[in-house]
Amino acid sequence: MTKNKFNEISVIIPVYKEEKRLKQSLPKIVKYLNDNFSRFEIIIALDPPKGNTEQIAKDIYKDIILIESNKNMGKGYSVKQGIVAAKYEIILFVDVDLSTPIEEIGRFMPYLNTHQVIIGSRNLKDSKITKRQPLLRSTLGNIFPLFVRFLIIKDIKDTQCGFKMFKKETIRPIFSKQKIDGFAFDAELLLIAKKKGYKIKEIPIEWTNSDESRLNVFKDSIRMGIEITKIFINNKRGYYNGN
Ligand SMILES: Nc1nc2c(ncn2[C@@H]2O[C@H](COP(=O)(O)OP(=O)(O)O)[C@@H](O)[C@H]2O)c(=O)[nH]1
Ligand SMILES: [Mg+2]
Repeated sequence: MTKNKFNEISVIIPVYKEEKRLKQSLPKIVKYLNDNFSRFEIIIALDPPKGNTEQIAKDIYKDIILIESNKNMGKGYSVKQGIVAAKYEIILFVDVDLSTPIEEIGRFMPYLNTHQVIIGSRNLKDSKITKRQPLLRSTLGNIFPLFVRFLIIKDIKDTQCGFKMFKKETIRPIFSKQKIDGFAFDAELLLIAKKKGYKIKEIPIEWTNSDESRLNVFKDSIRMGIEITKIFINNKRGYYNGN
C-alpha cells in the first residue's frame, strides 16, 4: 500500500560555515522529504560561500538550490533570500543542525488549514528538550526573550526556534516589511504577522541542542540588542502597520 504523501514544500536551510553539520543533516532531510512529499525543493542559503559547502551539498543531493550572498549578512537576510526563491506554496525554514527533527513537519502540516504561521516552541508544557544549551549560550537564550516579551511581542513563548512554516502567500507580505537581517528577524517576522491579524500556532517540539553554535555570544548579543531596539522603534513609528 502506498502511503499518502503531502503535496509540495520548499525547505530553506540557512547555512554559515556548516560543512560538517550539513553533511550529517542533509541526507536525513532529503530522505524525509522524498518519503513524505510528492514534490519538494531544498534551498541552501549560504552566507557567504566558504570551502566546499556547495560541492558537499550537491554530492548529497544534486538538485539542491544554492543561494549565496557576497558577505556575511546574517541568518535573517539569508532566510529572506531563500523565501524569495521558493517556488512551492508551503515553506519551511529549518536550522542545519536539526535540533528540531525534520519529522516534526508532519505534525505542523495540518495546522496550515487553520493558522497562517506555525512555529516550533521549546517553552510549552509538552516541549521535549533532550539536551540543553551550555550555560553562557542558555543565559543569552533566557535574557533575549525577556527583552522580546517586554518590548515587542508578549504572548509567544518561543520566538527563536529555528523551525517555522507558512504558506507563500502569507510570508511574502510579511518579509516585504522586514528590515532585520540577523538572529532577531524571527521576532520581527512574528510581530508583523500579528499586526496583519494572522493566527500563529506554537507547537511543542522535541529539541536536542547541537554541540556547536554559529552564534557568538558576545558579538551576537550586542547585535541582537540593537536589532530588538530597531524593531521597537520601527513599531512605535507605525512602520509595521498596514500592508
Ligand atoms: N546564512 C546564514 N546562516 C546562519 C548565520 N548564522 C547562523 N546561521 C545558520 O542558522 C542556523 C542556526 O544557527 P546555530 O549555530 O544552530 O544557532 P543556535 O542553535 O541558536 O546556537 C544554522 O543553520 C546556521 O548555519 C549567518 O550569519 N548566515
Ligand atoms: Mg543550533
